[in-house]
Amino acid sequence: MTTKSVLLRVLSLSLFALISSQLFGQEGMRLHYNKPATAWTEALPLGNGRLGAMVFGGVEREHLQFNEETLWAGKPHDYSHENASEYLDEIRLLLSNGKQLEAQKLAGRVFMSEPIGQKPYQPFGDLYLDFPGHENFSNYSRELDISKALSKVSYEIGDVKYERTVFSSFPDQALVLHLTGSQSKSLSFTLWLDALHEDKSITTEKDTQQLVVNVKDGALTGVASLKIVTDGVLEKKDGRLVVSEASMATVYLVAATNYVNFEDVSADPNERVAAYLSPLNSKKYEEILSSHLADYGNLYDRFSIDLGAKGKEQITTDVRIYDFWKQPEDPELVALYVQYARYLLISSSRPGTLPPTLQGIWNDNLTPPWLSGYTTNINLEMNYWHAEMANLAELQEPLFGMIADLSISGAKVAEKHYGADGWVAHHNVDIWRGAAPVNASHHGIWVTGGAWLTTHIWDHYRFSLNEDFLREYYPLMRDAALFFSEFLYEDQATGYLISSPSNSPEIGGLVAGPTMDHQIIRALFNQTIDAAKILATDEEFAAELTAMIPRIAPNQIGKHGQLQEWMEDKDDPEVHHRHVSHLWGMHPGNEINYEDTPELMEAAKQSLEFRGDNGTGWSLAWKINFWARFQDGNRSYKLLHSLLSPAEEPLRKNDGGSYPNLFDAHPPFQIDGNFGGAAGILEMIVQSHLDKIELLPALPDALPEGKIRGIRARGGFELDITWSNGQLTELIVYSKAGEDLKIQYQDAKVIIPTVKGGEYAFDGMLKSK
Ligand code: FUC
Repeated sequence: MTTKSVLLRVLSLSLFALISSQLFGQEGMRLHYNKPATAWTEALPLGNGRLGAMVFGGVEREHLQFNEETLWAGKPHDYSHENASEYLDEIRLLLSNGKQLEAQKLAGRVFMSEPIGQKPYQPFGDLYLDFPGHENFSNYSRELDISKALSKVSYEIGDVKYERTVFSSFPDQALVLHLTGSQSKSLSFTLWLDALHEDKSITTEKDTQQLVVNVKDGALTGVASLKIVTDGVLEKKDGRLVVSEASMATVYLVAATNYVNFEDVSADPNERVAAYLSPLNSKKYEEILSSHLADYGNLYDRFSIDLGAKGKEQITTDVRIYDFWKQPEDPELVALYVQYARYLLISSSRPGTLPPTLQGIWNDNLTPPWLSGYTTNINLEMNYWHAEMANLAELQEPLFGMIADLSISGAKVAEKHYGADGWVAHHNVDIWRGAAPVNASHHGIWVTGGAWLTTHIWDHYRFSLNEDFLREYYPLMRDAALFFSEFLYEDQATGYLISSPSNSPEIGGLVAGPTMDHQIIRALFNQTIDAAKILATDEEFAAELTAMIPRIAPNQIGKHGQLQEWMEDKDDPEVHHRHVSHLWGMHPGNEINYEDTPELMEAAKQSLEFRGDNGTGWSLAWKINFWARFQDGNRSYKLLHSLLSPAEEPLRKNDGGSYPNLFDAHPPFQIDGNFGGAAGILEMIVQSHLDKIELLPALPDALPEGKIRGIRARGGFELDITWSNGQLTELIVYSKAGEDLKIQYQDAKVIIPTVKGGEYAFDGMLKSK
């Protein structure tokens, strides 16, 4: 093609894209209810990456339970165990001699994190508003508009309509609650802050209130400050703020702690809070709202998904989940689930913040399940599975920041536990970046948590092909690989290089050579070699890794036709454990696939059949992804059916499901299933883990119609896809990096060169349009 014809083509396609983008629907992207929340998992989440709230939407009493992501128990601390490495050989020897219990006992005594447990994420506080005389109301509605990140409550009392809008603004770093009554002087309420923390103090001034909490067992202090702007009368009464005779009031809540980073807690939360609050004095509510909408829209609007509607939008979300359980024919709910996962990531992971914990940034419990921490043997990674495909790539930045922290704390663990260079992280991390093995040796000693995390760096590069990014983060990959190049050792029985001691999460106890570790280490070595080549660096080290890869214990097929989870052929087909770690090499990894290793693919499928279709929320979500990679969309959809069924329905036999607010249930609430489930839905539609883009590789019968705009694929591509009657009808590819485009749809394959910024349109047969 000549430059001129490329230009013409780009121009005409831009016009086409403009028109078609207007056709792509985004309606119905809201959660809504006809009564206030009575439980936390009915309340609706808001967040700006850092400051989160659960809005209950009560009438006589409104409750906003809020969090700030840096409020944790504990203090800067090195969890590594002095001289643990002296026992490494002995533990390995016990394991290779079949003395697992002795190995676990010894490791439990000499090899674990100090102390053995990490610290929990904390709730921050509660904002309450009492509305006297609001007992008898009508026309109540409560919603979360996820296309705007606004929570709204409205109801009527007599002739007066009351409305509340709440959002957590990223540009203004404040939680904003705007209240109106439709008639003059109709709005009156009493407002106050409180907290679950024992050590708390509350000070009230004329139009402000401040809450200070000191976390028990730790170094962090949280300060939250609110101010009220109203056209009514504002008074201070009995330590509370009272608004009366108003038609509107706006409450601004800001919060901060003294946390700077995992080694430094020297910030002044009062100063921070003042700095957030003072610019608000000169701004109008409308201004703050419109910058929130612009900021949120900038992320949210890049992607849309329309799977068709069956007129169910008017059904309240709690009932809709029940309907889906009975009859999973609500494609719009599936689309909503994807957009909700995007919403939740935008709300809990912004550049400059921390990654979402097991519960995002939403936690109301001083002793939360699993500490509301970061579990790296599936959960933390799953939180970001949809990020790249769903066009929110930069929201992975907090994860990369955490990996950078872990390369520091984990270097101490590498040295003290393994006498090795580089860095290592085990299965749990807290805000203090604990990287040593926690809880118990039989599952805490699992060495590939950090290595798995680094695969997100490589994947982020594969999606964007941004070399500057790769250059910045490559050292984290290389140093993780450095650790394993020293840690792997030759198994006497087989001659292979194996990972020991470790564990196949969280099954089978402490072992030598779990399959998952070898898959992750191979992926880490391969990505480090590829990255070193791209960056023209570390040639010698890359050669060393290249030589080691074929010596690492390979995937093996066992006597039941299964993919072996361990070195020995000892898998029990009757075990239906939630973890399916040995399939890592198939998803999220890619070394097991239909092109290169069809036999291993069959074995992996057999293993998944043995594990069965039940599971906790994240386990269901992983299985949706697995079956999509097996190109069995209907099986994926079956698991999606379970994930999108009511979590609290006793008649259901499955563990996982969805709460009324569409939060994923482990149970209890764990956000990983929301993110992993959405990723699985996108994997039904586009896959690009191999060196090509596969379209509709696992489209379930239940989703015959669809339009997706802005889905991303590896190689620097963005796609708009339309299908009808289960068949591709139209495709537009936007080339962001100018790579060759390789697409496959059923038997049709296309390979064409592209230019950076070029747009390429195809029909349903992959013929250029
Ligand atoms: C792992 C899982 C559990 C749970 C916990 C937070 O330990 O095995 O199911 O998700 O993380």
